[in-house]
Amino acid sequence: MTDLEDLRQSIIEGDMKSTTSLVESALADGLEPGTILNDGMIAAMTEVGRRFEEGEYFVPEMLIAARAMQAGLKILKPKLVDSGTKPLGTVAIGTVKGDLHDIGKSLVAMMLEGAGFEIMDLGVDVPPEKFVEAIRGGAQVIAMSALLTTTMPNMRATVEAVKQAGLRDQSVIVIGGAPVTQAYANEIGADAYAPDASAAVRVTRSLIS
Ligand code: B1M
Repeated sequence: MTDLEDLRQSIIEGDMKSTTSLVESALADGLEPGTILNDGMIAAMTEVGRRFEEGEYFVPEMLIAARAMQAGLKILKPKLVDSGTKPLGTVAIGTVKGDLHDIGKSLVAMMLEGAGFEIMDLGVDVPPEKFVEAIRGGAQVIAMSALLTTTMPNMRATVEAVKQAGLRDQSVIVIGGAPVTQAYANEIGADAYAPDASAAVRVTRSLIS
């Protein structure tokens, strides 16, 4: 039986090879993908963040941990994403301008895809005008992620740009990321805040219907 503690350690140490094989064996052992994700992988990234905050880890260690996490997510993705469903709508998702964190954003994209949304992944460091273009290109939902307190203001700038373009009534705006709160969503005029990927699916579904 795969030990999730081994999986957590492999991500914390940035060991891509072990992470890949431990995710594979956890799935083969019949562990739920959600359990592998939350209790193994996300828990490991939380520990990486703690070590960084306490000066035990620096950017290179965070980066190699993130690479191991992404390698594991690749294996998990087909289990989280149930393809073949009729699209519920199109979501343009991205991490806001100035911000390069993409793990949470990609996870939210995967879960939305799994729930039946079509995804336009705009990537990271996405300027407001790209989100505006995405609405013009057919997206009904704008989903923004920010992991830094310094980049959160670019969520407000994006909401403003959508208003300026006269597209606010045609789009639903959902925001999330570790420093983001419901109060901030209210303050900047977003339609919803989601604390995690499953909440993102829940709120997007209810707003679109
Ligand atoms: Co960065 N980093 N980082 N980092 N990094 C944090 C965010 C930090 C909290 C670490 C810390 O101090 N404890 C801190 C931010 C402090 C702050 O602003 N308050 C920080 C810092 C300071 C920095 C740099 C400035 C460091 C430096 O250079 N001195 C720098 C900034 C670079 C930039 O973006 N311009 C930096 C760089 C990096 C790396 C590149 C090394 C790497 C990212 C690699 C990558 O993403 N490809 C990295 C990492 C890995 C982290 C931590 C350790 C982990 C982030 C992560 O992937 N978590 C992070 C500490 C932490 O979060 N504990 C940290 C796992 C992921 C699944 O969770 O992204 O929160 P998360 O997503 C969740 C929810 O938030 C939510 O759902 C997800 C799933 O549940 N969610 C949404 C996210 N987006 C959503 C959107 C939604 C809805 C929900 O709707 C649309």
